Amino acid sequence: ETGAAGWLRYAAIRNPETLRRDQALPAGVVLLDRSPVPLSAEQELVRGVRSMLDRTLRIDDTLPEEDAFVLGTASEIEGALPQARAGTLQPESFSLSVVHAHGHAYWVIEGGDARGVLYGTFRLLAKMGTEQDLAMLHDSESPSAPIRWVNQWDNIDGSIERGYAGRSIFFDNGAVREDVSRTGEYARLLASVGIDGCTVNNVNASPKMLSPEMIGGLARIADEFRPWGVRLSISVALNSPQTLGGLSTFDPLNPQVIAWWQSRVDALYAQIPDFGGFVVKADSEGQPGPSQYGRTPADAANMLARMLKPHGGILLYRAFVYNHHLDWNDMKADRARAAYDIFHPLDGKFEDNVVVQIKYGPIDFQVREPVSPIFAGLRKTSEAIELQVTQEYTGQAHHAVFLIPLWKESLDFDLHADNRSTTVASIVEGKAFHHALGGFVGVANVGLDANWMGHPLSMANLYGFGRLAWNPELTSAAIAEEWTRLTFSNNPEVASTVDGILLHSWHAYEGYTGSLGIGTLTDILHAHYGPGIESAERNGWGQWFRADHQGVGMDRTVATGTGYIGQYPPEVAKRYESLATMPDSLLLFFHHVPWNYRLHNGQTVIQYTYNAHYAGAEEAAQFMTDWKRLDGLIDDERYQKVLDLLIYQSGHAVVWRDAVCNWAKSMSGIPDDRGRVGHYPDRIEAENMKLTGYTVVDVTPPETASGAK
Ligand code: BDP
Repeated sequence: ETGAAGWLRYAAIRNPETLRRDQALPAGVVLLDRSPVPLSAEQELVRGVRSMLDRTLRIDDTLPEEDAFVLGTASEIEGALPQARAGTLQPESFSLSVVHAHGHAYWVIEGGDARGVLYGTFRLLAKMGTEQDLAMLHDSESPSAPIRWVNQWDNIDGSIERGYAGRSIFFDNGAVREDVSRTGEYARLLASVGIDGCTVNNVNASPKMLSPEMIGGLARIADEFRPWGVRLSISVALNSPQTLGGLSTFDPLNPQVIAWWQSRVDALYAQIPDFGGFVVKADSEGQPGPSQYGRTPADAANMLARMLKPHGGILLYRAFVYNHHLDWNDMKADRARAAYDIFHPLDGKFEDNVVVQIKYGPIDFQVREPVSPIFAGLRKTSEAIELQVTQEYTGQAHHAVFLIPLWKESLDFDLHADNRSTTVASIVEGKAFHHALGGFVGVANVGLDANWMGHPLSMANLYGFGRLAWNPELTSAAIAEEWTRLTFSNNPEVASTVDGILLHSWHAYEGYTGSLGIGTLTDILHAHYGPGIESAERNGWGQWFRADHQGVGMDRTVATGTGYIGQYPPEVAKRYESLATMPDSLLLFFHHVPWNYRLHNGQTVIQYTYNAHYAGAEEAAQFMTDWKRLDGLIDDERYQKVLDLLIYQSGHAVVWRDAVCNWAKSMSGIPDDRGRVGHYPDRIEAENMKLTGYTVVDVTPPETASGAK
């Protein structure tokens, strides 16, 4: 198996008990509404049942005089089978039930709307695939929030920024691909976990996205998305009126600029009536923005939002706005402050179809960050959380890192705004501050590789993103278990082995790449991959941890540091300000402490750094050993592919471990009290090898190499 089917494999059910039980399922299906989205649901049900149970469902257009699956929206079910009505169902919601009427049993999938029918069908198929008993079918679900989107960072030349699985499924050579069939398959995967929108191009957007030819191409993608209820949206560059439109300015308040944008919005909706809206990255990492004209993000966002509003479109403005030319010598400079400093004063100034899209932490998708304080800093503005499915700083397509536990920590975090419970999940769901809009955005970056994400286990992150966006209350363990059963097997040995790896993987990765909230000590200037510890310091990017011979950590306290902690609501600020209540896991994000500072867990910072990196690398090696238990229990192709990757990961974890530990030892001058660091009896040093055509050279910074060579 290549992994192309993802979690929609619909593997044949072999368990005799389940097969016997599923004999009772009906032989036919009735679809009460033959519009495109419910039609996809019907086809999917037929496909799934055929593949799992080797039975071809008969398709009826009226209720048959025998047991049947019945699919429809509330009004249709009311007409055909009033006994089955589930009560009020919101848009996108569904109810699954077994109803007995006219002497027959009907397995009813009722949707609050067409999408609800589709989501209910996928849910039913997932239950079938995980061998649940369908005789007692009874489930009613609503999505947590209306925005459940993925962003793709695809460039129009066909490359993907921070994509690790081949080239773009959407673009090639400056235009939309001729063959966009893969985009329909992608939309099917997205819909199966309730994702209802996809932004198809890089947030560092090309102005060409708004050219007439491109809009024609986008319409072809939207046609592929539509049967799966996925709305297409695009990222736009704010200087497009100038670079593409030929105007002398892109000032968002200039009438000509406004007219130009209006013409583009009209052209988009003429060809894509269900167009979702725009995503904007501005004044960030070199992207043009309203600050150039003394305008605010609200000025730019509102100008576009007003045009989108009559069509039901939305404007997602990213809070990832910061200056990447900060002065490292300025002890008050702090990139983490930027989103709050810029957006908090604008609260209440945005149109109601503007959503501020906020990365979970204040820096940039690091392995461990506190939640961004701006979540609590916007009470009158809709918000979405941005999570990164593509593993940019978390091992790319080479390390198994299941990110759901990381995201759960952010979503479950209680910011205590207004001295009441306000978790990040409740804020982005719109519940905490009463907004109709809000939700979840996942940067997915799938590519043309057959298995979509490169590492077979990375697909668990895409699956988990969709499931969490649908219901942030789900546990990491429940998501892992569902994904594993659908992706590999219902065999308990397989499920427990894969789940064990997934559920320990984030902790292991954090252990060997950067503990105590220091950040991922990766090469931040280039690939964002592999150790590059010193690369974060002494530059303008602000991913600093301010290590020296005395101590380590960024002082963000109000008392002596950058004051960042003061951006949190009082209860949280109080907890972070004091070392007595500061959690170990985030210590170095918030405080500068001596290397021999003693943690709550009793260890010193330096000794814990050594211990955590050794423990993390050991865990990674254990994943490889554990995986071997699956030999013969899953298909050879995926077994071997994951094994190869886990072997690599366990080796690269040692490279990481030694780089960070050697660096910490030379910085602090304090040896490992267990004598491990610097002694590698079993290691073969690259500089001791001979290879034709290569010479040994010094490497700067030294920690990125073996023995500085
Ligand atoms: C960073 C990525 C960069 C993105 C940026 C963003 O390295 O490629 O453009 O985030 O989110 O993590 O805009």
